[in-house]
Amino acid sequence: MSQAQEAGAIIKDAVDSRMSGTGSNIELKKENPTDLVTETDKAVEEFIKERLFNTYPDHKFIGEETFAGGAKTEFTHHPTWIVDPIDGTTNFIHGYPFVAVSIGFTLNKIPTIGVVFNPLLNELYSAAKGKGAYLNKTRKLPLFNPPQPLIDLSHCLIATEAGSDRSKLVIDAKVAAIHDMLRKKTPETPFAAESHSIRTTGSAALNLCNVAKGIVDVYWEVGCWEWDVAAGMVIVEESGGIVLEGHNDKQDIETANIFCRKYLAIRAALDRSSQLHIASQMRDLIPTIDAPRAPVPGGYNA
Ligand code: LIP
Repeated sequence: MSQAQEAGAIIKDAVDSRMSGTGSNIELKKENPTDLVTETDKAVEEFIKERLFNTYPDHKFIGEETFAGGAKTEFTHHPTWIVDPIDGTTNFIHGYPFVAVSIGFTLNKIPTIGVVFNPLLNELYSAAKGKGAYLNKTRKLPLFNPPQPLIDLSHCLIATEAGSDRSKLVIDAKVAAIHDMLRKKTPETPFAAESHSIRTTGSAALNLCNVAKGIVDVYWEVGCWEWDVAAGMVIVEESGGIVLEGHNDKQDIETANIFCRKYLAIRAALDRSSQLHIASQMRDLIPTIDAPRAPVPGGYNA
């Protein structure tokens, strides 16, 4: 059993015991009432951290709960594990089965390994740079072989999230973007995408895995963090997808920096130009939204 699966077993036990009335899962207070954390988030992160340090004492560690506990994020060329113990904490609290352990690994600042495990659906996603992406170790991603053509945003299923910044400015901008993703195209609204629909799982890591599977075409989110995406980005790229920064500068077609807090992922297609075409159509809809962060010592770039 992989470390992600062992950690997942702790999460599954916590959900099962709460559902059967035998367990408690204390929701801890955070400054932001829509950014939830539980005792299980902390216990699972400690479990993973201890295992990693026992095996790789020289490696660096960045984790959601370690950061929340006041640790400064430092990004270096050293081997670094980037961990979200429960991505989808809100789902975990509600028993909504899109919950994942997310373990990413960077070497020389390059995202190199990604493992995402959903213990409630028993789905393990894994990828290593240059080695492909897999579901439950054997099923190569994407699930569609060959990938379906990517023609136009109007044919796409788009994943996005409300996120935890519920300020009027941010929510108005996101709702306006969703409105344009869904709205009927008319001569008066040529910018409207009239896409197939939108989906929201509540987990950035699982949204990225759905892009890697090819079951959603596009995922756009502003406001999540490196631990939410470090593993999923490797999984998307190894499935043939791309992850760009989720802003509206159409000229920027570089792979997103894991620290950028704005992500736009497009699934595998037969050619990169069709992926960039969809990205460009999305960027016609993407509003300018600020997602600030303190500077990261060591810098973001490889
Ligand atoms: C969650 C993200 C999700 C985002 C939520 C939250 P957490 O991570 O994966 O995409 O919309 O606001 O940040 O906090 O459950 O690990």
